[in-house]
Amino acid sequence: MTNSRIDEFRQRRFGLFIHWGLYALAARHEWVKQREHLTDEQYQRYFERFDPDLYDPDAWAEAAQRAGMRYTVLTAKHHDGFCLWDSALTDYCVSGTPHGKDLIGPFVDAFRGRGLGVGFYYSLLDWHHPDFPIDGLHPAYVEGGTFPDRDVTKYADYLHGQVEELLTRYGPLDTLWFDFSYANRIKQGKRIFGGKGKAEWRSEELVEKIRRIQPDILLNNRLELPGDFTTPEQFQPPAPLSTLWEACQTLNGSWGYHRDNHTWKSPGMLIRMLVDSVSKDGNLLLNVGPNGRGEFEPRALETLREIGDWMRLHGRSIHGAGSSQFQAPQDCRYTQRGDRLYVHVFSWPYRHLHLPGLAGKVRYAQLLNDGSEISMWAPDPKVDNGNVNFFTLPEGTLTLELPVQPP
Ligand code: FHN
Repeated sequence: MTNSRIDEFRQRRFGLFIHWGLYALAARHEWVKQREHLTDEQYQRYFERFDPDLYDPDAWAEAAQRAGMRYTVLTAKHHDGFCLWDSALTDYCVSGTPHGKDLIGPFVDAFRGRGLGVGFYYSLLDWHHPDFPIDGLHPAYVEGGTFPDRDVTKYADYLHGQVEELLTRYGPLDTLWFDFSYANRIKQGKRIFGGKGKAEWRSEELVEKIRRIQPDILLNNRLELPGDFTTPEQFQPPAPLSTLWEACQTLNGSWGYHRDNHTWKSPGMLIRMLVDSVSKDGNLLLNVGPNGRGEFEPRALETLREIGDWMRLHGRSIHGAGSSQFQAPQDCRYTQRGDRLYVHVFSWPYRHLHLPGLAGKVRYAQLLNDGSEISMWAPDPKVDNGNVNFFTLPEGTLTLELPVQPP
């Protein structure tokens, strides 16, 4: 994988995660098969009714682009084992449903057609495959039960074969997002029975195969190998990480479509998460779970629209920006791009804003949202412990023009 791919990943900063599959019909959680211990026969009712007749991937791509998102990652297969493409290795795919048509090709065309990056999420767990051994996370697991011997090497062959299908059918991909390894995961104080990791997935062999087919693709860190980027999930790292990283977050606490969910994050909170990620040299992958008809629900669209309104004015403090060498005060986040320092003020100060260590370094200051100049007072650093001070600040994000810092 080349440095240009890494730079491109960094420049993009903001992406759309999409969790979509049979669980959208259950409309209560993408783990519904496991949480309700549904048998294959009970879960089959969703397969037999999966027909997203309103599916319009260009509408998805338009909503993402307007929100300021620059790439996307779609669940090609989630833990239930259902494949959104017409896989030659299983009948448990979209071609067997009433919908009948490949969903992934049109998706890739729509997002690529707008210049957005494209990646696939692929679940390492598979609660439908007959050779995936029943473990502590499997829907068929009961504490203390006994389970038929299954051949995990056959499942790994299947896994490798499906990844090869995804890498060879849809052109060059930007990322492959595996999920997840749990060889030594402790759950409620006990190691998960039959946990799986790089030994079961044959991760090293898989990565070699992937690099051979698409050398430039970026891999995440969930094959129980370091990967090219790490994936903090549903939390914001307290400080920059030593690796390339991308935080993934939901809009409302559920990855899959959840009809009755009411714990929505506000657009303001999500924008602060995005700013916080970029201020620490990270990306934000924000998730939408489309419904059973193939649409983003109205609340998701409204949230993306509000984020997009902010990004229209502030996008240049996000795209291509990263951390700054200057230390922001507690209630601010700094993002920097070249000689522009962006001061994102999270809790608005009562009249004055004191930015330490910037005295004598700021030539000009303006609000980013309307380009209006901001009056500042930057005395000789020796007389005011290096602060630059702003008075009677209106609401908005400050853009401070700094002289290019010597390398
Ligand atoms: O179990 C999955 C979950 O359904 C979802 O896909 C998230 C997204 O990162 N990953 C796993 C939980 O860590």
